[in-house]
This record gives sequence, C-alpha cells and structure tokens, in this order.
Amino acid sequence: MTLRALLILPVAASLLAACSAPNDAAIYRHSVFHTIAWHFGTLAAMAKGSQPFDQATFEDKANILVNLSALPWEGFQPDSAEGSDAKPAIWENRADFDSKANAFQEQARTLARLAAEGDQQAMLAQVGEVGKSCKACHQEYRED
Ligand code: ASC
Repeated sequence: MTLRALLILPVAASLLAACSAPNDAAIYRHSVFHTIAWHFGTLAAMAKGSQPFDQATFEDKANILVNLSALPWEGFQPDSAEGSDAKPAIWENRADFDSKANAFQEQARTLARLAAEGDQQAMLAQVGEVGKSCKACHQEYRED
C-alpha cells in the first residue's frame, strides 16, 4: 500500500461513515422500536391465537408498552434521518407526525386500561387498534 493510500483511507472511511451510518439519535430510536416490537409481538401472538392467552402476561406487556411508547420521540432530532428509514417528511410535517405519535401512545394507554379491566375480547380487539396506530405512522413516515 502506498503512503498516499494510507493517508486517504481513513478520510474516505470517515466520509463514508458520515454518509451512511445511522447517527446516535437514530440508533437510540431504533433500539426503542425494537424493544416495542418485542413486547408487542407477544400481544399480537395472543390476539392471533398463535400463543395461548395469559392475563398476567398480557397486562404486564400492555403496561410495558405504555412506558415504552413515550420514549422514541426525542430520538427524532433534526438532521437525524441519515442512514435510517425515517423519511424527511417527519421534519416537514412535524405536527402531523407528533399527532400520530400521540395517537399510538393513547392506544397503548387504552390497551393497558382494558387489560386491567380484564375483558379478554376487548383486550384482544384493542391489540389490533394499537397495531393500526403503528402502521399509520410507518406508511407515511418510514421507508419500507
Ligand atoms: C409490529 C411491528 C410493527 C407493527 C406493525 C403493526 O410488531 O414491528 O411495525 O407491529 O406491523 O401494523
């Protein structure tokens, strides 16, 4: 390797990293969304019938979801779309994005309330409503 190549490589590598690697804010929100998907996955499996219904587990997961649903939003910092699936439209339509984020949190709170009340049919139906509120945002604001 020539001296020139040795000098250029680190510069090229850092430029490439700046262009394509997710930034810390994106890594933060991705980790929260993955954690949400993990817990929601159990609820969705119960709603689909691919996992047996269990009241205690359902209640536990619904409460976890309420707490997690408040967390991703501070990760959508200005100029943090780079290297992620977040569409620039988030920052162009911030009020709409925020209202969809709030709708998801509201649906999660309803899920936890229904879980505490213990009407199994209502709880399982509400899983679908939570899923719809995830999807509403993904359709407009996430690259698929
Ligand atoms: C999930 C997950 C999503 C949502 C969505 C709901 O578990 O990872 O993106 O639910 O599929 O429609």
